[in-house]
Amino acid sequence: LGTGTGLGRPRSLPSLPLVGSLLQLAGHPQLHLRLWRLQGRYGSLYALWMGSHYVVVVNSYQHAREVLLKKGKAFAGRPRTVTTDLLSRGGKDIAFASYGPLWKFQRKLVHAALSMFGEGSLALERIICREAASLCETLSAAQDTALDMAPELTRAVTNVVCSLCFNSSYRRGDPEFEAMLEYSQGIVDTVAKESLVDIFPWLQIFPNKDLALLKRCLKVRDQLLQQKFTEHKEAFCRDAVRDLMDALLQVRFSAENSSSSVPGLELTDDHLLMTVGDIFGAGVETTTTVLKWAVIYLLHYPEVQRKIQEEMDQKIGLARHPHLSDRPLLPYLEATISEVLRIRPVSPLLIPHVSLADTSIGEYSIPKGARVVINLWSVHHDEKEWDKPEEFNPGRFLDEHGQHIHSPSPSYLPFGAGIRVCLGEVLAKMELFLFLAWVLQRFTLECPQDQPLPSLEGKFGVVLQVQKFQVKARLRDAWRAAS
Ligand code: HEM
Ligand code: PLO
Repeated sequence: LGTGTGLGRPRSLPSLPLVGSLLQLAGHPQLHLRLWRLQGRYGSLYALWMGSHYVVVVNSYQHAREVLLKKGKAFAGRPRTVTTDLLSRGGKDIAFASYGPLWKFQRKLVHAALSMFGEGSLALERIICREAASLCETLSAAQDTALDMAPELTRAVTNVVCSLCFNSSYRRGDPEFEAMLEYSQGIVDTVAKESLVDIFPWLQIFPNKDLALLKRCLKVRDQLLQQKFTEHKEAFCRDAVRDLMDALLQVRFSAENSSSSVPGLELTDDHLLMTVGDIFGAGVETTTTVLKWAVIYLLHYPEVQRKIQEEMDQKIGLARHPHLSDRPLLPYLEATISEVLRIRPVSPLLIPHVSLADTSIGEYSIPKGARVVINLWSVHHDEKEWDKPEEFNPGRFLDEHGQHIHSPSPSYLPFGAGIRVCLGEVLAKMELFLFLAWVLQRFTLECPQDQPLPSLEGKFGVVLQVQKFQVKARLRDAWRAAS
C-alpha cells in the first residue's frame, strides 16, 4: 500500500502486537494534550497504532488544511467504532456516517432545512431572544447568590434547537428536560473517547461499565426521539412544515409517492431519527460548552468583560436589547468569542477522518483506510503562529482599526473545514453572540467570594468539557438605573 508514490510513511510511535501504541497513550486521559506533546519526539506528523488500526496524527495547520481542504474528498471517510455505531445505529446519521450518496443527501437536506428555519430568518432570532430573556430572568431571580449556570445555559440552548428540530421547548424543571440532561451527559462521557472498547471490539464480551452506561442513556434518548417522531407523523401536514423533523418527513412522503425515487437514497426511519438526533445532540452540547468556557474566561479576565460592556454601552446603550444586526457594532465581543473558540476548541481532535484511497499528506504516503486525527488543540496552540498561545487575548482577532477579523493566522479551524465542515457554524455563532450580549448588557459575572476561580483545564471527550463551577451574576448599576 502507498507504494508507487515513492514516498515514505510518517514516523511511527513504537508499537507492540495487539495493543499497538497503547502503552504510550494509556494513563493520559487528556488525549489531545498527550498527542500535542508527542510532537516533541516525533515531529508534527506521526503515526501510531490503536490496536490493529493505523492512525495518523496531524498537528500543523498546513497538513490539516491539506487533509480537510485540498484533499478533502480523499479523507472524507469516518471510522466505524463500537460506541459511535451504537450512537448512530451503524452510521445512519451525518457526523459518524461514512462518505457516500446517502450521507451527502442527508447533509444537503439538513443544510436546506437549517437555512429555511434558521439562518437569516427573523423567526430564529426571535426564538434566541426569547430564550435569552428567560435566561436573564433566572439570573435576576438568583442575583448575588452563587449559582451553577450550566443547567440554565443548557436549557436556553436546548430550547433553540428544540424549536428548530421539534417546534417545542422546555420549561424550568420539566422532567423530560431533566432526563435529557442526564442521558446526554452519559453519552458525552462514554462516546468516541478512543476507549478500550473502540480499540478492541472483542472486549464487548466482557462486562464494561462505560458501555452499559452508554446503552442505558441511548435507551432514554431513543424513547424521546421515537415519541417526537410519532407525534410528528400524526400531525404532519405537507403544506405546513414546522421544523426539521417535518422537513425530513416531507422528503420521505414525496419519495414514496413518486416513481422516480433513486435506489440507495431511501431515508429509512432510522436515518431520519439519527439525523435529527445528531443535530439535536450537536446543537446542545457544543454551543453550551462554548458558553460555559466563555463565562469561565470572563471570570478569569474581568478586564475583558469590562471592555465588552463599555463597547455595548457606547454602541447599543441600555434602552433596547441587542439584535443580530448589532454584530458589526460589537467587534470586541465577536473577537472574544473567536478567542474562546481558539483557546478551548470544543472538538479538540475533530471527529476522526478516514482515507478513502491511497494518498499522501505533505511528503508522506498514507494508505487507504488510515484514520486521520487532526489535533485542533495543536493547531490552535502553535507557538509559531500564536504569541503566548495560552494567554486569553481577544485583541488578536482585531485589526489596527479595532475591526473583527476572521483570524490573524491560518492556524485556526474551530469548525473544521471542507466537505465535513460543521453544519451548525452559522447557528452556533448567532446563539453565542446573542446570549452573551444579552447577559453582559445586564449583568456582571463574578466568582463567588468564598470560591477559587474555576479551572481552565478541560476534560477530554467528544467535546472538551468544563469542570463544574459557580458564578454570581450581579445586576449592573447602569442597568438598574436605566430600568
Ligand atoms: C461537525 C465544531 C456547533 C452540527 C463539527 C466538527 C467540528 C465542529 C470541529 C468536525 C469537523 C470534522 O470532523 O472535520 C463545532 C463548534 C460548534 C458547533 C465549535 C459550536 C460553537 C454545531 C451545531 C450543530 C452542529 C450548533 C447543529 C446544528 C454538526 C454536524 C457535524 C459537525 C452535523 C458533522 C458534519 C459531518 O460529519 O459531515 N462541528 N460545531 N455543530 N457539526 Fe459542529
Ligand atoms: C453529544 C451528546 C448527544 O447526546 C449525542 C451527540 C450527537 C452528535 C455529536 C454530539 C453528541 C457531540 C459533538 C459532536 C456531535 C456531532 C458533531 C459534533 C461530535 C455525542 C462535533 C463537535 O464534532
